[in-house]
Amino acid sequence: ADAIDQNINFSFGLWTVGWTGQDQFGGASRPHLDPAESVRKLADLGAWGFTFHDDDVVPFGSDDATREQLLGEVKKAADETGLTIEMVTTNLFSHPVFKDGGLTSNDRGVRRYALRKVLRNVDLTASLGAKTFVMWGGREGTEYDGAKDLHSAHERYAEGLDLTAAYIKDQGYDIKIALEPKPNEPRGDIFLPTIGHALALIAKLEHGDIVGLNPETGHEQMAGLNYTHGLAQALWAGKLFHIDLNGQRSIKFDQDLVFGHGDLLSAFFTVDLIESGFPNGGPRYEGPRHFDYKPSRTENEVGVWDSAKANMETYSMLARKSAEYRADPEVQAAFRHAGVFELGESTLGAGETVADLIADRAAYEEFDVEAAAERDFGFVRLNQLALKHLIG
Ligand code: 3MF
Ligand code: MG
Ligand code: MG
Ligand code: MG
Repeated sequence: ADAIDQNINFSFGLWTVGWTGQDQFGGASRPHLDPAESVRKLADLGAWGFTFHDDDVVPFGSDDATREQLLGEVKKAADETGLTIEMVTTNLFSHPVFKDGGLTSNDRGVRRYALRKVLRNVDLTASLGAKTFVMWGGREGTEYDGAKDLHSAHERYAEGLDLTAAYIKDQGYDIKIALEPKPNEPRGDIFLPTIGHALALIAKLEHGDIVGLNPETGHEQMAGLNYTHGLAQALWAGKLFHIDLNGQRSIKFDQDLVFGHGDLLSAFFTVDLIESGFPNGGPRYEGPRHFDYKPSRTENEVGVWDSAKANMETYSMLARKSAEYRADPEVQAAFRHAGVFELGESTLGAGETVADLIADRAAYEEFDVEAAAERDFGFVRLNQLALKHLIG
């Protein structure tokens, strides 16, 4: 019952299993893991791919020879295990030079340096054959509202993203950028705090056609938002390029728990959307099922790999539950009763105009509001069916 579904492309950030447990209040609780070893271990556990920040593999400030050697070791591990390097991302948050941001730092020299680091990493992404380039602006933000000209900050953010996208096009690379929203932490308030904010900025970019999203479960939930709804809107906009799955228990610091270890029912509906799609059809997410979690600081190396496995197991179990839920005739009947299919019908009929609607007395003057108000949608029963499939 806990098998990992080998038909699902699971991937992990090397920084996830590689987290040593260092936090705001204490030092590392585990030793450093060799990235190439982590790749081998993830392959043994049944993963399909992996991702990394430049600095996860090549420590910041390494010389070119060291960079080549360390990247070579990870590439070799990928080749030997058959794991796919599906996404690469840039660390614009750890070194203190980025303490006021990368692309939106008030310091122009830092912005130019950050952009160079990003472009160098775009070249690396292309050379490794990865198709997605994630940009999480963890330090792009403020603690104090007067610290930045907030208009200029958005101008500079858009400038940096457009330059990066234009560079990808100019080089002829087959890469898409995926922005990762997060409301706060490490900055007091981060720019592009939610999926919606990021979509709105992308719509204003010159090269926004190759810019989409990498939404993370916990990041939306930190803002009290519904992750599945966010994924749905990103899909509707044609912008769901990548995902960071994990667990979060309510509005607090970024917990990065194992997927399903936060809000389990929400995790079920996330998997249900990804694996079974919208009930009335529509765009599907085709990318990797990527985990961005942290093995809790209480675990030693045993717990690191147990927790990595737990992500894939939980996702696989939920995928199976989703298939059973959708195939259940009682659920289909409850969908029908609830009007789930009815929502798929356009509000105006084929060829019907607004003038026709205004002329339609049955739609308004003669519409029985009281009778419509009495309708029982049966949403509670439908949700109970989901729960029965989940834990019954
Ligand atoms: C932080 C994150 C990041 C991003 C990563 C881009 C360190 O809360 O989620 O992980 O996911 O930088 O992929
Ligand atoms: Mg997180
Ligand atoms: Mg995170
Ligand atoms: Mg993330």
